[in-house]
Parts: sequence; structure tokens; C-alpha cells
Amino acid sequence: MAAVRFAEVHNSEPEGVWAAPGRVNLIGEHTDYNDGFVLPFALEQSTWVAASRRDDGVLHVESLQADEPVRFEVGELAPGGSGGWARYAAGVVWAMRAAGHEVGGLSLVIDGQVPLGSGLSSSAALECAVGVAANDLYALGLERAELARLAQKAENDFVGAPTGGMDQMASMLCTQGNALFLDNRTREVEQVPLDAPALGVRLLVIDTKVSHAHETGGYGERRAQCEQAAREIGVPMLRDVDLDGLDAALAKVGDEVVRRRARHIVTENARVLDTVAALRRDDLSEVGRLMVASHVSLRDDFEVSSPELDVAVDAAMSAGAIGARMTGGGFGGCAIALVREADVDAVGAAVAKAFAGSGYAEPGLLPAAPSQGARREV
Ligand code: GAF
Repeated sequence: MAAVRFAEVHNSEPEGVWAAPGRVNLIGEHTDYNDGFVLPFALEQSTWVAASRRDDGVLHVESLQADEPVRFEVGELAPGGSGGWARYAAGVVWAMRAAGHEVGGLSLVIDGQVPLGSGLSSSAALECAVGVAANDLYALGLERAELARLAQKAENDFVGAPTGGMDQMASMLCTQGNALFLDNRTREVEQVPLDAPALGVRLLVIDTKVSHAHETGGYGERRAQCEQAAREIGVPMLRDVDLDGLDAALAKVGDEVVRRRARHIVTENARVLDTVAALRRDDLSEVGRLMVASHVSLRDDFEVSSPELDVAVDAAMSAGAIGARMTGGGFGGCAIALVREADVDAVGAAVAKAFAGSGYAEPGLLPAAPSQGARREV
């Protein structure tokens, strides 16, 4: 679709089409900006970019999901400007140029199939698709992890959302059939097989349809609280506290709320490591137990869940899910459930019924399978 629109708008075929996926996180929430561990996988749903270079220094961005094209002068790109959704694309070009890479004008036509504002990283998908396109078209030769870093810089410094690095790394580095075990300190990754059908299970994403935004609100506040806790404990990052030292570390934190934030991060890091180990021995009931423990910690200690997410998790578990938890930044967005194949319909129906009973909008149900990261399509 993006290529067809490109030909209509620009009277020529695009030089290529690139795609990058959204992600869902199996476990490891809010740990990324604490130098911790995460375990996301890529969704099938992706953002496509049909793109060509242009020699007039203009970045022309158009989307099948938006009314008006947006035009930037690449030489004048600066953080904090106007451009709405197109800033996620422009920010990547800005970050590349700021790092000394010679990226000139581009015509981009975007087709975004990742649901917007639902915590499935539609913004990272857009950034990463633009990143791989510009990297190929301007022959920059950048590695995936570096492209992910530049995409994160676009989001942090150009758009102004203080997010961690998980989403861009997932969109860039995930592979089909695997979850991505990422150490956010060393940026080392390991592909962890997650072949749900072979295990007789499904991964079900439940979209509460409650939209969230990380540019404002609680996300930045949580980040600041984690930094405060690390300072009071006397470690560079909360990653540096392990379960054995948790009680002693928490005793140094003055504020009760900040203490709970720190406890979530330390216990969540341990849960990611335990989940990787459990997956490696096909111990799905342990994975499910860890997912629920993660949700409880995010709900009670980190306080980023929402009534809709709690209803989704409770309903899924009551209907026989092996595990369920909120996924992503929280404050709305999606939950993920690990469900035996035979129970998928019952879980979906139970969640829909619980939402109707609570007076919430009808939830979206999205079967998810670990898919391929960013790639050139044409
Ligand atoms: C959002 C952020 F973008 C990620 O960096 C991560 O912190 C996540 O929330 C919570 O785990 O998706």
C-alpha cells in the first residue's frame, strides 16, 4: 500500500520499501531505563515505509493514516518543533545527522499497521522503519543496535518522551519464533525460543483501548523515582541491587513510595532471569506464575496498571490462562496472556464479558506470534 501511494504522490516508484514491527513485552517492565533486563518479542503488525532520496534537502513525510503530508528542511531539524506524528520520523534523520552521518532529503510514505497509543510501540516501529530505510538509502552501514540507539535518541531528545531503549532494540533485533532477552546495561542480546504453537499455547494481546502517552505524566515521574532510589541506596542504577541485598538497600530509602518503586525494579529483574530459565526448560506454569507476579508488582508497587488492565488480567486468569500481566508502560494500553490453545476462546469471551460488566469499551483481542524485526521488504 505504501508503495502504491508513493507512486501516486511522487509520480515515480520508491527506491525501496522497509518495515519494522511493533512489540509486546513478555516480562521486564520499566527495567530498561534502570539498566535492567527485558524479554520482548516482535509483533507481526508493522509499519511500512516506501522511500526515495531527494536532492533538495527536504524531508517529505506522508502517512496513509493521516490527512496532511508534513515537510521539514533536513538542515533545519531541531528538537521540540512542530510536525505531530511525523516528528518520530524526522527525529531519526535529526539523530543520524547529529551523530555525523550524511543523510539528505527523503520522500517517505508510511503505512502504520501497529495500533496507535496502545502500548505496542507504534512509535518505535515508525522510528525503526525510517532508520533502516535511511541507513540503506544513504549507505551509512550502521549496525542494528546503533540504529536502535539513534531511534531512541530521536524519541528522547527530539520528540521529548523519556523512554528507555527496549522498544527500539526489540523492533530492530527481534527474530521470528524468538523472544529477545536484552541486557540494557551491556546491550547484549540473546534470542530465546518462544514457539507457542509447538508448546500448545497461544500468546494473546488484550487491548484495553485506553490510550496512553509517555511524553507526559506518570512515566517520567517513575523514572525520576527510580533515580532517586538509586541515589539514596548509593548505586549507579537499580540494576546494581540484587534480591539478596534488597532489604538492606530498601532500608536506605526514606520515602515509602520510592521504596516500593525500587522493590518493583529489583524483583522484576529477577523475574526476567527466572522467566528466561523457565522458557529454556519449557516450564510454562512457572512462566505464568512469574507473569502474574510481575502484574501484581506493577499494580501495587510501581502503580502503573489501570482498572481495565486489572480486569483483563483477572478475567483471563479466572478463565484458565496460564499467566497474564499488563505489558508496556502501563496507564492503559495492553495486557498479554499465555493461554493453552483449548482455552483461547474461553479466555477471550471471559475478558469481553468482564469488560462489558464493568462498563468498559469492548477490548481488542490480538493473537501474537514472535515475528521478524526491521527489514527491507522490496
Ligand atoms: C515504554 C517505554 F518506551 C519503554 O522504554 C519501557 O520503559 C516500557 O514503557 C516499560 O517497560 O514502552
